[in-house]
Amino acid sequence: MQNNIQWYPGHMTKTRRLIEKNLKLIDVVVEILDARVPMSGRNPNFDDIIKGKPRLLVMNKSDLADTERTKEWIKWFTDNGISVIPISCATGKGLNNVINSARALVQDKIDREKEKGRNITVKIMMVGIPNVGKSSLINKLVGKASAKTGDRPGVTRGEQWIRIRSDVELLDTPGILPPKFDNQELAKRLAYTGAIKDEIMNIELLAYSLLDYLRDNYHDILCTRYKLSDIEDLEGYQILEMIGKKRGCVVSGGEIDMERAANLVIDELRSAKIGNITLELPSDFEVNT
Ligand SMILES: Nc1nc2c(ncn2[C@@H]2O[C@H](COP(=O)(O)OP(=O)(O)OP(=O)(O)O)[C@@H](O)[C@H]2O)c(=O)[nH]1
Ligand SMILES: [Mg+2]
Repeated sequence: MQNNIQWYPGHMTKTRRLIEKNLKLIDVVVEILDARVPMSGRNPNFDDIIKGKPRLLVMNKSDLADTERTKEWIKWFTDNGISVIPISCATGKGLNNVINSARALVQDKIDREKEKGRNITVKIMMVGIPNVGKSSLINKLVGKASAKTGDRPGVTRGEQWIRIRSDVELLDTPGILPPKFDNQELAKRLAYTGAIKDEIMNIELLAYSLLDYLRDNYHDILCTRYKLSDIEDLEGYQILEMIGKKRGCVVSGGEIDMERAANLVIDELRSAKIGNITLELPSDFEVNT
């Protein structure tokens, strides 16, 4: 059994073209990412696609992430000259900063136009990988459900302009992934958070590797959630068996229903029932020379 995760449906090719077509209208790009995967959750192709437009990074779902790790990431992005703000569409945290921080990146242009007696409408394009909360953020900013949202990747399918105030318009776009994942470790992290369609993956294998990660990085949180002990030397699949047993995921004859147990663990990771977890640190990406 192996899990080679690749997901690049046709609508992503179309979206790339759509973004490129709209680019000339855009003043600022807001790239939304999931605070639990601040690096893996950035599509490396965006640099190419948005061609030097001013860009604000928004780390959404910070309510689900590990607060200490979020601080580390913000410092890392800031040290690398990247504008970033943490937000949560669920709690409302940071939402007031989004438009002002985005507008600040084109303040010169706004001022120049003002001197000529013109009040420009700042046009902001929201981009990001699937399921990070692009449409949810737009709805929060506009104050009503204007864009369709859903707890699975691939909900938004076409472009949609939404005016949020007299001088700001937002463009919602469908989430896009890189055409190919060379690094399966990164792909798995995206899969844990729900950015990749579940149907194309083996959820059991995904749960095994997630449990390996949690055993090494969030040992106490994992043990508390599932009332486990002595897991240090166990493999992910053995931990999943223990969880399956404790949670009554058994089929007739007493055998463990590993698929059910795997879905349970992945769901509880996604909803942060296991705890506030971030799946990577800046140091994971340091190149050893
Ligand atoms: N806990 C939590 N959930 C959130 C947050 N923001 C969005 N969500 C949820 O994440 C899911 C995806 O949100 P969408 O707004 O549809 O995401 P999207 O980026 O537009 O997704 P696509 O259109 O599929 O690319 C929904 O179930 C939202 O309710 C947040 O800050 N915290
Ligand atoms: Mg959407």
